[in-house]
Amino acid sequence: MVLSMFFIFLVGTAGSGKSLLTASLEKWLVGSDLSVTVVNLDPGVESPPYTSDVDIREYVDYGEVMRTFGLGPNGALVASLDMAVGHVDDLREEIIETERDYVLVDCPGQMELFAYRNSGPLMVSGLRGDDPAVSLYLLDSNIARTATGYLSSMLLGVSINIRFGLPQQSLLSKPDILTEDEVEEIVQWGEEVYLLGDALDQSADGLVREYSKSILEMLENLDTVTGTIPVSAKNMTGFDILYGELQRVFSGGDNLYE
Ligand SMILES: Nc1nc2c(ncn2[C@@H]2O[C@H](COP(=O)(O)OP(=O)(O)OP(=O)(O)O)[C@@H](O)[C@H]2O)c(=O)[nH]1
Ligand SMILES: [Mg+2]
Repeated sequence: MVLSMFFIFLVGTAGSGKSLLTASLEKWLVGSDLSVTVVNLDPGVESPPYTSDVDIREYVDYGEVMRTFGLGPNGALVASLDMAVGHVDDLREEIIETERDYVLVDCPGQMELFAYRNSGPLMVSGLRGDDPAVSLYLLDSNIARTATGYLSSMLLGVSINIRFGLPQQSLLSKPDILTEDEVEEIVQWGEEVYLLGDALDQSADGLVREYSKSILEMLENLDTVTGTIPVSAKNMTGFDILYGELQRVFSGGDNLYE
């Protein structure tokens, strides 16, 4: 009998690599002799890169919702999630029955719909129940490669953190599309805020430059902001460091907090 399961919610902007990372993290954990349940929470996905054990599509038919209510893709996602919240206890029951060590939850990409509507946070809290949980926030290398892109992604991360109220770890996804020096620079922006300030001074102008300073001060004062770990789902790199951080949060360490 498993006492508690560790829930890992993968969140991030559309196309940031949540689904592929879910698949790769499952592979890595299973390769380390840990048992994993994979949950697909995206009603609109057609063929995710993993075999899900528990799937929201068993409860709501996105295409049907679109046709029946004459909705577009975003409206149908909102309606599907709202409907699925009514089944959150069934989803949790299914997860519990698998009795595995880790639960990977692949969240929908339309964050403004998933995170900001009430159904997203309700789904997250209903699924995890009282079990330990963390969210992995994916910063897409395509966006984070510029200082302004990085800053706006971090702000989005703060806002996700406010919505879900879970300990949160930022990951730099797809680091394999950048040079090693670029990856290093982005990681340093997370460690030394003044370096990000310098980069913003060089790349931003006018208004952005003026208010970026106060945003940086805010970020620096937030305990939620932890370092960013580069993890390539494609090349399977960075998983040992990520696992170390997960261990720390699940054992109640101080790197992440709730
Ligand atoms: N180079 C590279 N590409 C990646 C990596 N992870 C994902 N991708 C690619 O990025 C694209 C989007 O990946 P997904 O895993 O579908 O991203 P997602 O966040 O689940 O997307 P949505 O659910 O649609 O928001 C795909 O073409 C992936 O192959 C990575 O580590 N490196
Ligand atoms: Mg996806």
